[in-house]
Amino acid sequence: MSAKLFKEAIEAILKGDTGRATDIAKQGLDEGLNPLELMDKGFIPGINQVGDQFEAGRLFLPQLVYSANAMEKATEIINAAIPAEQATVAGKVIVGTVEGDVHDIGKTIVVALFKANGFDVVDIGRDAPIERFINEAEKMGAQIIGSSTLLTTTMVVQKQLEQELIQAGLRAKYKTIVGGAPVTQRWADRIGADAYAQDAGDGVKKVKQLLAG
Ligand code: B12
Repeated sequence: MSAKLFKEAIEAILKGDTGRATDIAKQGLDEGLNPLELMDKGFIPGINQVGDQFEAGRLFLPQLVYSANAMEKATEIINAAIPAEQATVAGKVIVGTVEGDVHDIGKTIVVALFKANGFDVVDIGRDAPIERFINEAEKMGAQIIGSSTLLTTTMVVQKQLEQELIQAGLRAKYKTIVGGAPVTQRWADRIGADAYAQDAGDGVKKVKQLLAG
């Protein structure tokens, strides 16, 4: 009865019911559902509906916070259950949400899926300054720098990251990948990023391509 569970997941996120959301996450995993499917068909549509209602003025910030909290806790449980795959291409990746932006649910899913695919990942968290992306990448010897942004106002930081890398003479050393709800392939092309990914699965595919090329 996975369709019913997906619907219940959407409802739990809409209501901001953390207890219910975590129960559904555990139940889905116990029933043998694919963690990514549970995310993509249940919880993510739930939080997207929350976003739509917030934008339409039908839901207010406190409710958004409750829903986000329920989403974070469910995501934690599901991320921990993503099965590890055999690494086909080894790679070191830095991932973070850019400065000025505290949205990290999507970024955390990306980190979990990258790790599950055998990549060595350093998660520099959210609201991360550009220097942190660069310093951590240098420190770990990363090949890829991934940045996330959910706010249109902070998209420009992804562009500044590209510029800082050029100014530091480091641009050729790294491949960059950008993501986040308002980000598009067009934006990636415009700022000179090496890749764009629309979701975590696409991110894995693109990172593999970057490492192979
Ligand atoms: C949850 C949420 C919050 C939570 C965040 C909690 C957290 N820990 O992340 C809280 C309540 C804190 C919050 C705060 C705010 N929010 Co908010 N929030 C959302 C909401 C509803 C969902 C975001 C989300 O988690 N989506 C689910 C995840 C799974 O999707 P995702 O992030 O897109 O990630 C996927 C892909 O994009 C991709 N991806 C993402 N990053 C990366 C990176 C790489 C490298 C790769 C490869 C891929 C990749 O893979 C991910 C997994 O598939 C969105 C609405 C929406 N539909 O986006 C609004 C939204 C983003 N928020 C919005 C706003 C306005 C705010 C606030 C300014 C509200 C306020 N007045 O204070 C503050 C921002 C504060 C700040 N400085 O950052 C607006 C932004 C509008 C805009 N055009 O900029 C939105 C769009 C809501 C709306 N429709 O108005 N928010």
